Amino acid sequence: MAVAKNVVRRALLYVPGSSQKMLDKTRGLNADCVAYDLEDSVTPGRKAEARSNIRRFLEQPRISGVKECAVRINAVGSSYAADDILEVANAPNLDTIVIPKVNSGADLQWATEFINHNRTYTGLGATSPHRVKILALIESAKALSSLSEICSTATSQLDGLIFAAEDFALDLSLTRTPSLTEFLYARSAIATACRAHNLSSTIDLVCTSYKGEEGIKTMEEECLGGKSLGFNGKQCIHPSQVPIAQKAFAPSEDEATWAVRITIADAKADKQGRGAWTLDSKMIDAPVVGKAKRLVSRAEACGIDVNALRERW
Ligand code: 1VU
Repeated sequence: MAVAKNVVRRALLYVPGSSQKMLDKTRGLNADCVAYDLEDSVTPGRKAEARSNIRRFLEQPRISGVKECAVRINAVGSSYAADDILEVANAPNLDTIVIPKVNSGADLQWATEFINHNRTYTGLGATSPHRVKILALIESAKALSSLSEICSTATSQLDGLIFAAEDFALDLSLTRTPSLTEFLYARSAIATACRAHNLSSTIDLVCTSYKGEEGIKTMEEECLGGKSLGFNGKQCIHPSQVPIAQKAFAPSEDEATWAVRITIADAKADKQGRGAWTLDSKMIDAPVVGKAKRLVSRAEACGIDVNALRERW
């Protein structure tokens, strides 16, 4: 069974699998994607407990507010990855597996084949196995140098790339600064690779500051910076970050209104045989119309009532 593409993941919230309290907390959330974590937030001594917590959790009735349930396994080649996959692969509510520290096409291929081999769950009335989507974390210089190879592997299931800034900084001995300029090349390369390979999601670094006014401000600024580089979502570590990312990575009301006006005016211009025309004292031509159409479909995917905006014009 083919996997559905064009999934919206404005926020991807990590939840430590070893914390039953935090797993339960996700029942009350409104989130595009929750990644129940088996990797960095879980100590080696609690991996087995975290696996069975997540497995049990994903066997319970689906959470209505969480659109996508993902599990982040441990790195390919670690002593945990195979056991992680064996435990969670057949959970009914599993939509997606997040694979950390993908360094090559071979890493991704091994994980995808092992997941598919062990995913026999068919879903409602289907005869073939329900395939999960895959998100790959880019965390090293080697991974960044292999983006094209990674994106060309498991193409029917790979649905996005995620940038892990802390591990990337460790690998390159970078110091993270508030401006994030040290990550500019990596972030641009990842966003570009996602676009070139038509992947649904390009998910930006974690904002490690999450407390109080300062946390909100930093998160908002980082979201805007990521959006301007071409990211369409952000990793979150705390529930308070989720609404900020979901707002920032959806078109604003002004953006959606602008896009709707352009598409309406473009239909008229087209009838008049005009490829270039003016709106609000600015020249509009094909790439601007293309951007507006993309914004309209993104607005629809984010649940914005585009028809109501159309009726206003
Ligand atoms: O109000 P309650 O007491 O019922 O609940 C707390 C807390 O349990 C809950 N909460 C969460 N629930 C679900 N998912 C979460 N990620 C989460 N974080 C907190 O919210 C209520 C308020 O929490 P708090 O402000 O008191 O925060 P804590 O001190 O409890 O926790 C802070 C940390 C940062 C430790 C916590 O948010 C956390 O563990 N986050 C996830 C960390 C993680 O997964 N790190 C690895 C992924 S990042 C990465 O690998 C980069 C690529």
